[in-house]
Amino acid sequence: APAIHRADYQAPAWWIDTVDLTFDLDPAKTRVLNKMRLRRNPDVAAQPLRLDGEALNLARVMVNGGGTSFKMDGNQLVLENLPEGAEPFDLEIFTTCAPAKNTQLMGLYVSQGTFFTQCEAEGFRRITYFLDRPDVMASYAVTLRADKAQYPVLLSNGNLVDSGALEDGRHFAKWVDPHKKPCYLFALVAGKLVAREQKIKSRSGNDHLLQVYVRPGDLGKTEHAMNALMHSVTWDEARFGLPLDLERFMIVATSDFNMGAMENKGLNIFNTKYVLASEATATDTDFANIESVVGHEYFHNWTGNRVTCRDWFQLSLKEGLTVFRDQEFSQDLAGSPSARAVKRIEDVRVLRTAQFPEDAGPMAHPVRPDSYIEINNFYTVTIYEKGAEVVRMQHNLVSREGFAKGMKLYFERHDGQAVTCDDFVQAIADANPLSPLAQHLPQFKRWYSQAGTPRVRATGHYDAATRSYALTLSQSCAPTPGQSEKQPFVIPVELGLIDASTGAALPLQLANEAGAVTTSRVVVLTEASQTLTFTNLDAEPVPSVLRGFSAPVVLDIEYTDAQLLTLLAHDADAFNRWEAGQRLALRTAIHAIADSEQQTGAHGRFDRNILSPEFVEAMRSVLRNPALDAAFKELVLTLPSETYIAEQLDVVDPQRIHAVREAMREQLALSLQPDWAWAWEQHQDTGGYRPDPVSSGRRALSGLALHMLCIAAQRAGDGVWPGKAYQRFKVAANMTDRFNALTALVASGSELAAPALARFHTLFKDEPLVIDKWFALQAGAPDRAGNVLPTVRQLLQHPDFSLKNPNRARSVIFSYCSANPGAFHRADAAGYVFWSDRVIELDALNPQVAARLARALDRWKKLAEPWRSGAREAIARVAARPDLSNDVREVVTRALA
Ligand code: BAL
Ligand code: ZN
Repeated sequence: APAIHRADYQAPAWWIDTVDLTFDLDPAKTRVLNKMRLRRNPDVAAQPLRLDGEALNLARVMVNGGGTSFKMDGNQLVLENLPEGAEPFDLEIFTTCAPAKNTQLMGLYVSQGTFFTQCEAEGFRRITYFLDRPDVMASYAVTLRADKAQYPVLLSNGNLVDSGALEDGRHFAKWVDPHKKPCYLFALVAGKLVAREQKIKSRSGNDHLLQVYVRPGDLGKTEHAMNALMHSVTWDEARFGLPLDLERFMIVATSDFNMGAMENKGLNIFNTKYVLASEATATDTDFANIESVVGHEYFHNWTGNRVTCRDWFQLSLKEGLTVFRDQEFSQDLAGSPSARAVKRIEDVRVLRTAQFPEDAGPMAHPVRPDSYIEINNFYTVTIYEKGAEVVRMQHNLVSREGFAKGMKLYFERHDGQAVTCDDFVQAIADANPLSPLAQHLPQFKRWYSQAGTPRVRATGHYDAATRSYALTLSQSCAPTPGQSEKQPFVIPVELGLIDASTGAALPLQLANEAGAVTTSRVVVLTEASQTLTFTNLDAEPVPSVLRGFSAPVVLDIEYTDAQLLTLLAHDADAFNRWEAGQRLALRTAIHAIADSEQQTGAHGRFDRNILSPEFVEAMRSVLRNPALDAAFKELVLTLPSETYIAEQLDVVDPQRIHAVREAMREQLALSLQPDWAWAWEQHQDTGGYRPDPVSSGRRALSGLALHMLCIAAQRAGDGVWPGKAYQRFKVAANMTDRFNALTALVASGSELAAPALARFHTLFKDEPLVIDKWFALQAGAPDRAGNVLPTVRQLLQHPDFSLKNPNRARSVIFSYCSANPGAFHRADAAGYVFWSDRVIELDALNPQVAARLARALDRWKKLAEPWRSGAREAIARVAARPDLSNDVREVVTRALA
């Protein structure tokens, strides 16, 4: 397939004003009657009408009630003899499709006997012929007809205006959406569902009905999602003045879904993973994810639906902004400064372990890409997470209040329109004309056009004679595919200075600057290099740079160990405090990886301790520090991931990275045994389960402690802690504690792991989301003597496994290929062969999911031999298939380029 270029954008030659759809729903053959009212776009030169379609059977085309000539051009239906002039006319298209055969889960499909749709990005063309592009916005009326016994609930966007019985046991429902929308926001659902309902009154006094639809039997797991939805409605109105614009807002859950959820107007469709939760079946992480995904989809109602994207190159216009909004929502709900910082650290961790590698690999692309072959491949961490960071920088450059003003102006200007990323930044800047954003606007926009992660180098020099400290910040950005030269970015760098001996925050007094002196400030780096000179300093300070991760960059700064220990102990900025610990661990890991004297002995273990006594002591102080929250401690005491360590290296030996990290973990486990035992005892749940940040932080820390105690016990051949873990596993009152205990047994290699896994399966065999965890835990387990791949192969044969269900496929295959580097990167390349087989197999069923899996080897060029050659061969093996989807073809072609 040819690439599509942003520069080629042209406004549509036709507008579709209204769409009247009638569905006769049948899994084998659904009939779709599509009556549209169209008119020519007077601003565009006359041309034939070309409608997109895919996997449709065309039965009839009529114009103004009469027959018309048409032809097919590839997948497009082309009409050349349409009425001249500006007058609207009626076009009627009758097609059929086969939802039961739809394994791609795009368009109309069947999941467990219920009909669902997924139209973003280009799924509507699998339902009917249409101008399947986001800048064509129409008013929809939808009539659904189906067997009443099989499909008692019939839903579509907007308001229910009519319903009733038909002949032969069938019934109908008619829905009218009061808002115009692009077709990617169309949805229908039909099946046996039940709903939790909640009536609410908004600030403005309007009544709304909120509904969460699930399969009968799952109703008891919808309370948390409903609460999250109510919080979302309140929050968007309070923080941004954006009210719910619908009488009825529905969420429907399905277990077969490619993505997390979808923001269809008034009828959000969700993966069950992000709706269903009870304390017995969902972990704290699940509860937190549900809150943020429910928020995310709800916030799209304004950022995405009321104002949508002109074309798919602008995807981050809605996704980056909406991720920023859901991150802020979660932080605001979390409440305390410490809980906010924890959420920020978690978000940055995702950015750095997933987006930074993407930005440095073959799929690197700007937040607003210039071209793509398959748009489904561009629902990426760059569009979402880096896009959110780009919005966050705007927010910070204009202040929280200034950003709210900017949002207001954005909606005043663009409500009801399909616009671009430029339009968004322009509105934020125009509402804040004196801000650094407005001052540097054209340069700031490079964040949208240039791919790659900038590096900022910080070097300090203290001059005792003048009692001044000069901090030089310089920026650079490595070439990415198609972009060899990069221009300087606008980089907000928040910084502070700390007294090296007392850890106290020092005043930031710039030379020749009058006015109030603070202990934290934002410097806007716009040049390739800038120097700031701070005065009135009695001794060389420790710089705390990029506080709160104020820009999505890599910070190169040469700290001494002593400086990092000072930051870890004293930095007022929680992010940099955590970061100091990560830097210490990272430098130790990198040193051990490079040091050929650090050899692994028998069993692949290191003979000597890797971590310095000072580091271990610092970790002990954090763990025991009564002033710190448990959630924060858990983050500090978790070592950087293997993926993150690998990103810091030019040549990657995945086995050595794995061995070094395991050795560091074991050392932490053994050296802090009494402290872990203390942490475990001190952080037991008291009272009932609540998924709030404080109690989930306590569970996270006690879970880590138990894990460490089991690792230490395993090393010492002591059965006490594994016994306690097994006991906890059996009696745990919630899934978080139960699963943490199970993980501790499995990950430490305890003999009790097998009976615990068997028991877990028996207990939860009727809970698909829990069985996903059961699969994922085994596929993600640490490798002992190459045992994980055979286990994974066995899991594929398990009666509960199905490749067609994306959650299940992800739980086994992705957990192994994308989240278990130590087990996946085998010297015999068997992991890669397994990967290529699964990519090919999945591609025949579901190209979108297959293309995600295909990306597991994105970073193959960094691998040392023999992994590098093995990986290249496996990718080439996939690429050699003549029948690949565009999705997988694009990924493997870019990987090999
Ligand atoms: N728009 C696709 C799913 C999401 O980002 O909400
Ligand atoms: Zn989204």
